[in-house]
Amino acid sequence: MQTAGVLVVTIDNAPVNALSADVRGGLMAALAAAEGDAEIRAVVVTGAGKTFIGGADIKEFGKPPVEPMLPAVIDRLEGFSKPVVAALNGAALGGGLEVALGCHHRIAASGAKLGLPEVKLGIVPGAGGTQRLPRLTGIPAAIDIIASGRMVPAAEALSLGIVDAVATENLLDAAVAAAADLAGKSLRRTAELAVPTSTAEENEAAAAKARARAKGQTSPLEAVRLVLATQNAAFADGIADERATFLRLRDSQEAAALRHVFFAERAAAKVEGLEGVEPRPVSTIGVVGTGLMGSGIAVAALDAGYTVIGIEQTSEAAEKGKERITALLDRNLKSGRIDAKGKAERLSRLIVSGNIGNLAKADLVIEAVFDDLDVKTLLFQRLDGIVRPDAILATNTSYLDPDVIAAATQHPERVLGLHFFSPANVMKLLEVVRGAKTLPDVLATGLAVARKLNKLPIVTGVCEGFIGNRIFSAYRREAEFLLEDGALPQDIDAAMEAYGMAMGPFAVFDLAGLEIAWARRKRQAATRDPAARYVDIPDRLCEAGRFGQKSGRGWYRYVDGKRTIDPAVTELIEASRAAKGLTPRAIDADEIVSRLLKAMADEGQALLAEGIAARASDIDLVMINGYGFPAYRGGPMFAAAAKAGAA
Ligand code: 3H9
Repeated sequence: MQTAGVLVVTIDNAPVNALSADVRGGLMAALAAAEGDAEIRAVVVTGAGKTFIGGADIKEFGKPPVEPMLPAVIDRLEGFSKPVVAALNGAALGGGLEVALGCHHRIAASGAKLGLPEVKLGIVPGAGGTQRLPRLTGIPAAIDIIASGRMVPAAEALSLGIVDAVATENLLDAAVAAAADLAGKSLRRTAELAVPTSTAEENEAAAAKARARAKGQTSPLEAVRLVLATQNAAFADGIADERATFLRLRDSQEAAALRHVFFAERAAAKVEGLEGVEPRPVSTIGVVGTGLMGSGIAVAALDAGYTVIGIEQTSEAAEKGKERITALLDRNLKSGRIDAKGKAERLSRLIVSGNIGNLAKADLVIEAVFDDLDVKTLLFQRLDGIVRPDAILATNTSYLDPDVIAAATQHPERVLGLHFFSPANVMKLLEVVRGAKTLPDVLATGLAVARKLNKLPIVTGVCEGFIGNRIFSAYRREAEFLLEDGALPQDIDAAMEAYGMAMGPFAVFDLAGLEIAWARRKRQAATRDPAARYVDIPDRLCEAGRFGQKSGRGWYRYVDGKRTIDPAVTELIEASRAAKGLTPRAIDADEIVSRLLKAMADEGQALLAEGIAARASDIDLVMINGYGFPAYRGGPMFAAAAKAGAA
């Protein structure tokens, strides 16, 4: 399209205008046409739909390269003799932002988001991002943006100098006007700009923060190195280094794992049997029980804009629940996530009381009461008679059978499980449990609400522990076998933490507390298969009053919250092995990791065979988002398959 001597080039490659070979070729062709046409004095590049450009086409990674390559396209844009203005109509990510950085002027729509999220795919920007962005923002801000991969809102992009203007009215009109205005003037080419000065301390502070956040991942460290190099290196040398690093990382195991996670997240959204099913409208959510879990759920719902009706057994308990919810909001106020107005507005949408009849107004009720079957079934029977006929009932149980809870109601078809992870207002994972009788639109509503709560919902069938806790039980079992075989808790934790787990298994057990698992083992004692291997060390630990971090002693001793190795635990383990006549042997970190991975992956295969999980990648997402499994290893199913492939 051409207006007043300005050629508007619109990238139209649904769904996200990724920079496929056709798009790159199309851009080159448009520039060639503009160059040869004396009528055209300037060019505007924009995107069709709600995205500017979502980046390089991730689906092309791993395929043979097709000319023109993106860096060449951007060089051509930047070196173009006529002004090129980027009109950022929506997300400008990765290669998309790099295209914009190569233009001579950038205008963003107020809702546009900019970012270089390559590190989230295990790579670094490969078309100039690490070299051009610092020339606009300075080094510390560029390190922050590139090494975190975060999205930068348009207003912040303006204040950082990434864009030259934010359009208040029609973006395209503003871009065309800017382009026409620049025609014939000298052009500002990002590559030619000097990097704004910052002190060595400022640079190092930003780098140190980014390195700490990387937690064992390679690509953020490389991104930091490349940005820091802009202090001294010539642009062309920096670009050559960036490109070589990009190509090396693109073919790494880390990148393959993170690409798997990217596509896994998109695949998880596609749930069998829900094609074309409309979710029910939900604007008011009831939360029964406002303890640790319930208050977190209430805050997540308030953050997402829902009206929340909290229910407790008495008005005194309701008062305490409201205090807990307010305290969580205060924490977010203190950290700057919300402001005072935001807090007040959220509280205006909250009622907590001892009057269960208030739930008559709820569209969805989530129970988060004590995890006891009698307590939950009684509650659901009551709720069934209180809520509207079309309202949905959800249980937050971790281990009980939602079908049994549903069967206590007249309408089991409107019951599902919504299994949150603690702290519920922070953790991304939400297991959405499809009961035997759950209606498709009830499940679809659970998923829609989960997404609005900014969660990653994963659908699971019914079994003890659902996907996550079942895999975690297998992990726990194998970790205990390792103890008997010769490893100590600190060896196992060190191996798994070096592998990338947020915390080793024994540190996690101590954090969660040991008594719930102990109670479960006692309950199961009568029905346990006597021939199955059973490790009694955790029982001995609990009998000795060691219940984990809360009691100051568990698998470790805790001094001022810091875990230290306790010789008493080593003695206890050795005594237990001796009592069973076991001879311990040295077990190295590689064997520890391999065995624990295999235990998780085998249990995952069982979940797939039983139809509890729909796909292996769903299991990976559960373990990454709920249990601290490192995303850059791709999840236990991916990692075990990769290890088997490499062996
Ligand atoms: C890069 O740019 C490297 C360069 O530095 C150097 C190159 C030399 N490619 O997320 P959605 C698909 S690396 C291919 O549900 P939304 C996605 O799979 C790239 N496909 O939409 C899905 O397909 P399906 C850096 C892509 O509106 C569909 O689009 N860029 C790509 O919620 C819809 O996706 C990024 O990392 C892609 N780049 O969010 C950005 N992106 O329907 C990654 C998406 O078959 N993308 N698809 O399942 C995003 O963050 C979001 O997709 C976006 C839209 C915010 C753009």
